[in-house]
Amino acid sequence: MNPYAGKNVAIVGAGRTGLALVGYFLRAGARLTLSDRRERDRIPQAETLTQAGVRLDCGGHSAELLGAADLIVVSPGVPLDQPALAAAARAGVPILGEIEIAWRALRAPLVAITGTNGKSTTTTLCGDIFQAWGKKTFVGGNLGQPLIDATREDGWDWLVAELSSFQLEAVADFRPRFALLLNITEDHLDRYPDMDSYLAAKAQVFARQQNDDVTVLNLEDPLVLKAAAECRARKVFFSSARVLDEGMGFDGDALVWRMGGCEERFAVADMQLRGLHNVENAMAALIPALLSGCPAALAWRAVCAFGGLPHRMVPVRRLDGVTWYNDSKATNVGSVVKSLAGLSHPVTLIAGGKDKGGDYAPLVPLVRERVAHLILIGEAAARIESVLGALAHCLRASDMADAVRRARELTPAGGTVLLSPACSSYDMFRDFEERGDIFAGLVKALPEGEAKAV
Ligand code: UMA
Ligand code: ADP
Repeated sequence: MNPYAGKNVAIVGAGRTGLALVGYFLRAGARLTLSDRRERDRIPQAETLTQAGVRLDCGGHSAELLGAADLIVVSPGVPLDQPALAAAARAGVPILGEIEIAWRALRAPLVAITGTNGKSTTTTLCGDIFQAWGKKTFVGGNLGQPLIDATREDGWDWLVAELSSFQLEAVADFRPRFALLLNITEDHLDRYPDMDSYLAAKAQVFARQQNDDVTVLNLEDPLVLKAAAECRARKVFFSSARVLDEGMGFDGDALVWRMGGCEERFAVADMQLRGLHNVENAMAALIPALLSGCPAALAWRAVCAFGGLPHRMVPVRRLDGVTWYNDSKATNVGSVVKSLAGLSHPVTLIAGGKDKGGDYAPLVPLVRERVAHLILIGEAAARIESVLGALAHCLRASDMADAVRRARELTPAGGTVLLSPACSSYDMFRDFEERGDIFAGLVKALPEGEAKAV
């Protein structure tokens, strides 16, 4: 018997997750309310939803409607502490996230991947490996396609899901076969009161695992080890700083996998992805398939075939001796550190956007050493300027077009222009993809032959 048939389910948030949940619960025969803070005319497919029997609660979240539900399912972007949700919780209405609902409905083993940075890259690599091995594999989650969409099809051998801290907040029984925690640096401090709360959300990825499950952990990250102190699953470590007796290590040239007395080596020179952080992503991505019996050579071929995701250090153009990179997905300080570390002076860095309440100070050494011009956009400009403004020539741009224009004027041949914002995009753009596309479009439209004379 379907547990949701005839139940009164309220879905909060009418974005990608909410709409996918509507599909799932309609198929399950639930009675649905879809609640969104946006007005009705800004809800996608409002008319179609109404015709399908979905009651719309627009322009805010009605405490009355949410309080009357048998179950509330929240989208990741919806903070749980808002009044209507808090009141429903006090009244005893269960509040779960999409990930919990999906996990309950799906039968295939799940690889759940979280961390502050590298999630999307690792998730894609991990999915590619299982698919190259001939396994029918769903790849999604925070990456783009909600995990609940995997319920539309049967016969999955594996599920590989990128999970954000937001998605991990509203889980109850969630217990993946493999949980990967890649790294932890400051992020989302506009949603969490402190780092411990952010860490606690991340730790939900393995909180209910048992000793026949596997937790994959970055041995070189103290906050990862702190979060995993209580974890009960079998721990398998990766390290980009040394070779491990057991686990996935690195000797400077090759990834070294040692397990049960066997050793496999994977030459980094074969990879298309660059940078030590991508070595870490590859290490983590390989472990679930290797432990599940995937032939090592086949897994490594899949890693090497991958050329990277859009909006992550993508060379957009070489123009008059200047290379322009789109790194719009760098939405926190830790990711900008990795991107700048791969470039040399003089860099023109375009940064800023919606501030997330973190500390920009970890960028100080790299900005001082490699950045000649710092062009700031968006709401965070003043905060960034107060920390980094004295370390390079610093100016504000009114929008992306202005930023690109100024970068063109200022950057000499041999230099690099890097869009790597350290902030989310929501103050000026729909999302990081739109921000990156607009940047790339502006750069591609620049006329040739007007570069700054050296
Ligand atoms: N809304 C409300 N009330 C609120 C907040 C939002 O009604 O209090 C409504 C908005 O008006 C909007 C809808 O909720 O209509 C948006 O829901 P959402 O923010 O959860 O976004 P989705 O479209 O469902 O996309 C979400 C993830 N977004 C966030 O976590 C913010 C997507 O990750 C993810 O790809 C998608 O689910 C599928 O799983 C994006 C993201 O920025 C890429 N993630 C953050 C990150 O990577 O840093 C965590
Ligand atoms: P996420 O999905 O966690 O945002 P992505 O794979 O999309 O991660 O990478 C986003 C940015 O984070 C990249 O452009 C890069 O600058 C940085 N990055 C990627 N992998 C790592 C890693 N393992 N450690 C630190 N930074 C990373």
